[in-house]
Amino acid sequence: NGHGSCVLWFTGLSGSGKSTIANAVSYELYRLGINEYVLDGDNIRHGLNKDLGFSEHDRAENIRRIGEVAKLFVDSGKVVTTAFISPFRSDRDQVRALFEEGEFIEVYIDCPLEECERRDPKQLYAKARRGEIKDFTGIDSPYEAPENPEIVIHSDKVTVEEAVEQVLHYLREKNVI
Ligand code: GGZ
Repeated sequence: NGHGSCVLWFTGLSGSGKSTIANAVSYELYRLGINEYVLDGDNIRHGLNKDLGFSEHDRAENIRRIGEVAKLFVDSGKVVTTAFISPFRSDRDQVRALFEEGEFIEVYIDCPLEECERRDPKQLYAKARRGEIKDFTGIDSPYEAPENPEIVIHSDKVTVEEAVEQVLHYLREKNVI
């Protein structure tokens, strides 16, 4: 497998398109024969981190554990894609610090809150507005946008295919793939 290993760390609001784009990137990498894996809520929050909720403390611990798992995958030679809100800059920066220069690629899925709330596929924003879910990111819990992400995807303006191409272009440019 003649490719580098790295983590593509997706961050963004609920409904911004993180999981959709992360899974589309992962599928394209797989098609190219790249040794890849996706970490997302389905395999992490329902398993390893099922003891954690959405307080600031629990989110920090969620991200810390995911960072350590991502590091194990990178050490094993994979291109690992993660799709978590990861709303706090300090949590993301602590994960970045686990990696060598160039191994941690922060992918900011930049989508206005109004658009995420308009999409609201799981009606979670509606519930949060009614006070039925508390500490919901963007409503009554903060989202701290990355200051220097390696990649910014304006998911309200580009297609999933264009977003995938943007990530693959970056990986080719950096000779990861
Ligand atoms: C944010 C929440 C919350 C609260 C449940 N705040 O759109 P989804 O449903 O599928 O993705 C969201 C997911 C966020 O989990 P993460 O592990 O990515 O969060 S973090 O990185 O902040 O730890 C949403 C659902 O869980 N969800 N309650 N209060 N999102």
